[in-house]
Amino acid sequence: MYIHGVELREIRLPLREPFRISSGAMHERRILLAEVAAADGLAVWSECVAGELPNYSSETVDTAWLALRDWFAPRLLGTDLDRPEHLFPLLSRHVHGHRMALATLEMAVWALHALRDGVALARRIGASRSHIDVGISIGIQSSAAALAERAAAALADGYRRIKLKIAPGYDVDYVAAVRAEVGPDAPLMVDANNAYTLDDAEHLALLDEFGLMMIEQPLEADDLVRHATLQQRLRTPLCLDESITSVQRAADMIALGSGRIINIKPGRVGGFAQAIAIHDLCVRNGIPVWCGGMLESGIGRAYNVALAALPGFTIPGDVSPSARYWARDVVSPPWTMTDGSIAVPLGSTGIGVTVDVDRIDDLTVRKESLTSCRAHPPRQ
Ligand code: OSB
Ligand code: MG
Repeated sequence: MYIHGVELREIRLPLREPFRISSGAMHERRILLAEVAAADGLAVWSECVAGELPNYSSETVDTAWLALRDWFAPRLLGTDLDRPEHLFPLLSRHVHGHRMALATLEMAVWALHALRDGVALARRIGASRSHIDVGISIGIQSSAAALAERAAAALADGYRRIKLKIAPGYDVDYVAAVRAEVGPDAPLMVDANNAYTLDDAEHLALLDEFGLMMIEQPLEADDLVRHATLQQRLRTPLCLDESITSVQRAADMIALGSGRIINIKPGRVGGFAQAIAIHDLCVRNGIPVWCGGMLESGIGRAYNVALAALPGFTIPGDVSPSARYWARDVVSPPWTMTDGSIAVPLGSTGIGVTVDVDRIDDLTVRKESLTSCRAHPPRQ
């Protein structure tokens, strides 16, 4: 398939409520979207998961824009690809990092192949599950009582797994209040987004008494060895998110015992080929995986829904319905949850939702078109 054009857009989408993690609060999402067109008239939309600030990873909307415009789009444009599997090696050759930018094009090409083949994106990546279980990620709240109330409301809404963001000063007492409110059997977990160090091991061990499914990313992304030390001191399984940027890092986690569960975000690891390889590695090693989220619009959500339909995704994902995030999404129909699950659009072709281009036009703050004739020649 010959890739003919890439149009980058930045939109601003206000969140229905602020989302606070250990490194700061977000009120609206700056979102980088790409529309990728093939020479035969097919086109798809995809989304970059990079945020405004380099607090989750080193990438941002602005670094991703640069990487896409100057390095990745020129390599993709004018390329004739037989298989989407061939794209990651092509784009990552002699490029260190920038996996979120890379994933934007890699996943779009999978969707283009699905469209051309007349199948759902989920089927094109080898997934066949008709429904995925949905969890919710609840940001840091102003009080333990407020958090307990939010968690109870989420369970009443049908969410099958409740994730609480934690940080020093917002941890043990907060989790205790939630556990007391929701009872001993509710599926609870926490996510620290790197907020602790190994010096906090004794404090983190206090969380063992709450029967959590897992503690996600307590230490720095690079701290695989320290995570292994921490895991030996805790009964609760550790789950890695920020640390897992590649298949190799997933293999290292398993070899070192740095965690027992992986949160896979295709946008973080360079796209579907890598996400699937991590999934397969985890299945072979008995490591449960689940699909994380980055507060995506309905476009990025479509890709997460497809991935979460693979068989190794045995834990509910942070793939919540559109209304949890946005007053109005940029796709129709919006993603909806029924009895704690989202239906995978296996019956339609491509990403399975229609992109509302008029709405995207209204939300667009910048736009840049790249075509194969105007692109720089590939620099190898
Ligand atoms: O660590 O999983 C995370 C959102 C932004 C940055 C990092 C994370 C998150 C979430 C949101 O937890 C999950 C969602 O999209 O609902
Ligand atoms: Mg996380």
